[in-house]
Amino acid sequence: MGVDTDAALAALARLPLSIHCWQGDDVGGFERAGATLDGGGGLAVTGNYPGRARTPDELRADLDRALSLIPGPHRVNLHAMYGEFGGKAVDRDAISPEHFAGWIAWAKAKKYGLDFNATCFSHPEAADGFTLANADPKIRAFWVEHVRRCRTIGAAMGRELGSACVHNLWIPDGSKDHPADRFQRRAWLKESLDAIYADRQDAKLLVDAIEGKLFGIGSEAFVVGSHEFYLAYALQHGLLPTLDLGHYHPTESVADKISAVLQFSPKVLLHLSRGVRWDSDHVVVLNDEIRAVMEEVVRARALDRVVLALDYFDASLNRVGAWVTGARAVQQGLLLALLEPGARIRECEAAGDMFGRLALLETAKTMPFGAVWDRHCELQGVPAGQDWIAAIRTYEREILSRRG
Ligand code: RNT
Ligand code: ZN
Repeated sequence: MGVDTDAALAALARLPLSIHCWQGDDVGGFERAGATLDGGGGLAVTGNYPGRARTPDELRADLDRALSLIPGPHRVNLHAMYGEFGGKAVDRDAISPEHFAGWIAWAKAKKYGLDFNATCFSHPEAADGFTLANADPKIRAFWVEHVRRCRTIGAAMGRELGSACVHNLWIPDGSKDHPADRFQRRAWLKESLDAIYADRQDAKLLVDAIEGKLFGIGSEAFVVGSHEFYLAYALQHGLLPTLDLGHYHPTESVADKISAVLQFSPKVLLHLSRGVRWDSDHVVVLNDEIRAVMEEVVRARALDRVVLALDYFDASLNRVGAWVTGARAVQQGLLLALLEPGARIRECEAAGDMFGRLALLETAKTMPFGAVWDRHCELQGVPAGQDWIAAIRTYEREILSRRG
């Protein structure tokens, strides 16, 4: 079919995937012992499957196991609440790079890149549902300080690891019912963002991204940081827009947005997730949406213009298994797109041969994709076929099931 499988594998092997730490402990973090996400910011984590990581060392061990089953190169995506505070209460407006020294040393030793996120939820100052767009200027200032510090921490990670850290900002701000004044809230958010991004960081160390959302649990009627708000802000200020696959109307295609946004933004950050009804964070599987997103990235020749990051959390099954399932699904979607007989499809289209275009796309669906994927796993030194499942079961038996 005119497909160069070696070239496809080489392209796949170059593209890092940022693995979110928060699947490993149900978005709990290490600020308080045994913390779990209790209604924080409309992020609903359901399930109580045993084996949740309770300490930084457990989380790093679980990540190591997961990453050994995922073809590289690897990045790990941290949230501010995963700092190591040595039993001390360090509030969000007081964190600094020293609290992430353990993560940085680990990433350095393992040759992982690190990405970072401010944590503007699961906190008393977020109790009324608003952070950077809070009506109280003191609370806004608290969160501005938090995010500013997070950008400094991200830049420190970028410097230490020699690879720019992507700092993504998502806030929960919104309301269950219709607010009296949407405009004022968005003006406050804009003012807060202006204060946060006023200090420029070296792009070699830190890349800033901002993430919008349509609605959340408890913010059904209004979300301050909507898609339009952040897209406009990102374009005006040279930040990356973050598109989360679970943050749009269910029939709205994120795939179709990529070629539009990339006309105006040099890069886009994709939060790879799976929306199911009202939940935006199911484990990624190789579904039509993932395939369509990856096809659009490849067809736009934009492999070096997208940042790929996982974002989901499921506490109802083996969490290491959840990581690996989603990560491999993303890479498989990407490989399928790279194996598309693109040149011939374009030829057909240019010649007005719409039947030929459709027939080639259909025929490509039954090509032996699995063999190429297995070869990729083999070349990358990770288990091919179904062998990764047994590896996860062994880890569960020996490690996870002993956590009580
Ligand atoms: C929430 C956003 C955000 C979070 C993480 C934990 O709707 O998608 O990216 O999932 O920051
Ligand atoms: Zn997200």
